[in-house]
Amino acid sequence: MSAHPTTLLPYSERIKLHTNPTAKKILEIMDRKKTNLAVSVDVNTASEALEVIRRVGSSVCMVKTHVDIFEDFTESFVEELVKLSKELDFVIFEDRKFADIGNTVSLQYSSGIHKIANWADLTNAHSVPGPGIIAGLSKIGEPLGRGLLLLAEMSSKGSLAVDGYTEETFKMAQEAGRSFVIGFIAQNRIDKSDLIKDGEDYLIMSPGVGLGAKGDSLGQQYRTPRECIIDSGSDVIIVGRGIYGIKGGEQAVKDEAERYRIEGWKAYEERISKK
Ligand code: 5IU
Repeated sequence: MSAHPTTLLPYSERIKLHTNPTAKKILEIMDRKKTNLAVSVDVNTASEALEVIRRVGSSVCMVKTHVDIFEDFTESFVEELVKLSKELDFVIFEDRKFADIGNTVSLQYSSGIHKIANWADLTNAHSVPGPGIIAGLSKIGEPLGRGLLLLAEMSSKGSLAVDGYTEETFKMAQEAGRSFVIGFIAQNRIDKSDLIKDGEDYLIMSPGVGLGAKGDSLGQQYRTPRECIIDSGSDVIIVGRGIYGIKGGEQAVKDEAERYRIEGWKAYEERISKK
């Protein structure tokens, strides 16, 4: 990778390039805890998710949830999750992937059983509906200091979010401004050097990360933390089954999270040392 200017900056120096409170908080935590690891807890129950989070929480900057998977979702799950996020110092990312018109997403974000905006620091949205989706979500989330990521690329085989779609997604974010949209879910540094303006900074978060398997039977594709952080310039690696799916019980899950944290942090240190 020819060095993208952002990738040479330490996380700590990027804090001042953001005004959104969630973006600042993520970078502060990454710097404080020496971690660019997010764990995705896609387990069947809220109680199992809390168990995984208690084990991995001290190793991560962020916990990613899909609360619509849980059979036993209740308000008390949210209370416990928020409590753990304070105790163990991480940000909560509900991977909701909103994809409707502005009016509908603003209702989906604020209402229903999950009331995502009440507790999730960060959520994400597809760009396919156009800028109205950002307007609808920001109406709810921005006054609360929440952040939004746009999906610019996906890790799965055959994804249509490539080339022109990815570029238009970047431009849509840029036009919206960074008070609410703080970055992208992507596989590459999609905020190309010739497009970003002075002082503009985006967080690139990449799922599809594993140190073992190269993929699954349903189209998922894995890269190593090194490939994501050094070769592609991602800022945050998102790992699911590679951590919570490891065999060997509680200690093994905890150890595996530490293993990914160390790999991710080593790659980041190497990256910022390349001048
Ligand atoms: N996820 C992806 N790829 C993407 C996007 C989201 O894998 O492009 I956007 C989600 C799906 C799952 C997690 O919640 O990230 C990855 O889980 P595994 O590490 O278990 O594959």
